[in-house]
Amino acid sequence: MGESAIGVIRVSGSDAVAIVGPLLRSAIPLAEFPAHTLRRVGIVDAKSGERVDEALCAVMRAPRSYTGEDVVELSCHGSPALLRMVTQWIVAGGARLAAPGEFTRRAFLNGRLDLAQAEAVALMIGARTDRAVALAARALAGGLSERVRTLRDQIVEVIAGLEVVLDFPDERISHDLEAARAAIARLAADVERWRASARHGRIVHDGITVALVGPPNAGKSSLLNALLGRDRAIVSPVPGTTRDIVEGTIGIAGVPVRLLDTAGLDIPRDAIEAEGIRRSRRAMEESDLLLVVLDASIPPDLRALAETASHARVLVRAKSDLPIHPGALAVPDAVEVSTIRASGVEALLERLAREVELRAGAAGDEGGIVASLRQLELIDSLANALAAGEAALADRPLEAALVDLKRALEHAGAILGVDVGDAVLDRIFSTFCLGK
Ligand SMILES: Nc1nc2c(ncn2[C@@H]2O[C@H](COP(=O)(O)OP(=O)(O)O)[C@@H](O)[C@H]2O)c(=O)[nH]1
Ligand SMILES: [Mg+2]
Repeated sequence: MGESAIGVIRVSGSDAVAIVGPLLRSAIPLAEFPAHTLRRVGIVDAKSGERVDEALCAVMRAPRSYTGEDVVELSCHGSPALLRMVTQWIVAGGARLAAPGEFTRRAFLNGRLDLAQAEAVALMIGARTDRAVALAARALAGGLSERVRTLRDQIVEVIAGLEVVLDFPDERISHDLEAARAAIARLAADVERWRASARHGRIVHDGITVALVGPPNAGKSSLLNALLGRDRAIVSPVPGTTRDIVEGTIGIAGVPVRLLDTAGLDIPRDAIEAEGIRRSRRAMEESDLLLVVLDASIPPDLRALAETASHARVLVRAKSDLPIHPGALAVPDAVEVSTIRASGVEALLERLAREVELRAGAAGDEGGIVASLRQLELIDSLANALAAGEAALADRPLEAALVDLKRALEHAGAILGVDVGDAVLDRIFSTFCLGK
């Protein structure tokens, strides 16, 4: 809880109106408030009758509310002390504090959202770019759920057809089996496409990490500042100026890109620098992509080139305003940048955008999916079960294929929250914020 213009207190459950009512002063009693309408109320200390705030109050009656239960929302002034006080009065009146994600959990349990949509709420809250918001909005509106439901119906249809074949083995069935196999192959191909698009979506949501590495004094910190458009890292002609990791985030192609400026790769001169170089190597391991920055005015640092050769990397010829050393020109496919002339930064950003799109797909694709890690795992299992079912139909007893298809059905159901246990729900909603 922090200081803010407005702080919302949300009370959900069948006693919500009865518990909040005594704290309010208004022209009509809370029980008679029209639903889904904001009304101005006074909030009073029920014991002393003293008025502590003016607020806006809305009642949403079951089942037409977020949780599907009676909900009262008070938009008070955003003083943490005031909000704590009013919350305590509400608790004293018979409510209890909500657990993280409890409102959304109740919405799921009361059938207002399926589990894929409930998880999309967390994805929406965590979205950091326009593109991540658009994907989360689609998931929240039921984009993924709709596809999964259609897929379930189609699997059920295939299973039903195969069970008929099992029941009447004497009929001529080879035609039916071939049709079933083609149907499963189509479904498997659909899910394979979701899998690819969900992986992209995950990257759009999480973003990627790019480390600037290279020898000391190559111009890494200057380049970080140029990419961020502000003076984040200290720049100096003294080698070894950057010791700890300095980071900043920019949006590239709608994807959050976390840039890590490092001490660089060198032979350490003292213990602090040794630690800085150790951290550089760790940052390098944790990054999705490296910007290998080399000073273009001197021969290229072969050690830095060798050490980064096995990583995904973009090579940068920095300080291109200086006379370029012939050896530096021999480094292939490098982007030339001068932070002093501010040239080449646009080209580097374009190059980075291509690298991002390689990992996150192009922006604006209609089929985009963002999924939680749980859903991603289930989509994987679903794809595998369908592939196994398709293979089994070719050369194994029908029962074997049915087992795989029923497994696929379960995985699809689990995405929507069918038959998932409390342990799974606990894990999902524990990552939500309080009050959501
Ligand atoms: N001529 C020129 N000098 C640069 C450029 N970028 C950085 N420098 C200088 O190179 C030195 C080292 O820069 P810095 O960004 O601290 O390098 P780092 O050690 O790799 O982080 C500083 O004196 C910078 O002013 C550039 O584009 N052109
Ligand atoms: Mg530096």
